[in-house]
Amino acid sequence: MSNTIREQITGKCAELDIPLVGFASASSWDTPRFEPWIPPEFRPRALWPEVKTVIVIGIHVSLPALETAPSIWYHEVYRTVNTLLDTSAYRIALFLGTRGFPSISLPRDGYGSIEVLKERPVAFFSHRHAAYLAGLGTFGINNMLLTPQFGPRVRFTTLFTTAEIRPDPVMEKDLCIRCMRCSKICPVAAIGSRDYPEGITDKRTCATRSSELHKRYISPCGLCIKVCPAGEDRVKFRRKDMNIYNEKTDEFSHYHEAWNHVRSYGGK
Ligand code: B12
Repeated sequence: MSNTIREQITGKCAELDIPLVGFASASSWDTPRFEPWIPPEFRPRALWPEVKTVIVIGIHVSLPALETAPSIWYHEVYRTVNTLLDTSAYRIALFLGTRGFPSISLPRDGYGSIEVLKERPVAFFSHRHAAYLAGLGTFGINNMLLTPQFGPRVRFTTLFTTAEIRPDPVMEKDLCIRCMRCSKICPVAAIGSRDYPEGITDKRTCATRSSELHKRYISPCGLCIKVCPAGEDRVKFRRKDMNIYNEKTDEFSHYHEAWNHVRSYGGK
């Protein structure tokens, strides 16, 4: 297994300002770690039999912009991060190709429109499972992958490469403290209800809310990732005190005024 190519990839990610990168062996999908596990047809080797290593990259969404969500500000950040992910993954695949390792990048989402997801809220590949197997984090109640650096406030995409690269270990320490803030704040009760227990969200209801916000130009919702207490970004942005999200706390009223200001422009 090549360590040199691993170092070259992490170097390339640093050059592209990508904060998170992890590596998983394509064979690791074949050993279920919990249920429901990834069905066979969604696994890397089913999609591209030549793949040896799966590379996952992650870019965070900035917490202060997310705090205005749903808003045009978060909507634009989301689009920017998506573009950066797709462009960076394509560039890393090109980089590997020129070094003798044919590689392909996957789209960071993989659906044509939110209307498609209302009918069938599933894509052909799961980046959160890939990120989990590449050692980047653990699953939370909100069905997001929580990372030590940014909690769930990070978006991922995945590359398949023919290079055999030393994998990262799966993270064992559970980062979700089950505070249920994500469940309580969800405006459509899509998280942690009786029909959809821990870690399984009501995808259709969630997608329907997203579609309504999309018509108002202020999708995605983002509330369940905003209130997650996990992530060092909370320390960096001075957001350890979760009372900040309580509208009734006078101490933080100026933040709420600022967020309401942003929310009243740019969308419907
Ligand atoms: C479809 C989709 C949506 C839909 C449906 C929501 C949902 N709950 O999944 C909508 C548009 C509503 C949505 C919303 C959001 N999404 Co979204 N979404 C996706 C997308 C495109 C596909 C997911 C998928 O179908 N994967 C394939 C299936 C096989 O795997 P899976 O979904 O991971 O599901 C497995 C398990 O979770 C479990 N399972 C899940 N639900 C259920 C339900 C039942 C009944 C059962 C039995 C099992 C089960 O079984 C599956 C197989 O193991 C991915 C991008 C991607 N391609 O991975 C992003 C993605 C998952 N979303 C992401 C994000 C951030 C969000 C939002 C926070 C919005 C935002 N951008 O601010 C919200 C959060 C919603 C939530 N709490 O779940 C990120 C997650 C990053 C992270 N840190 O984990 C992803 C990975 C996008 C990215 N490129 O980073 N999303």
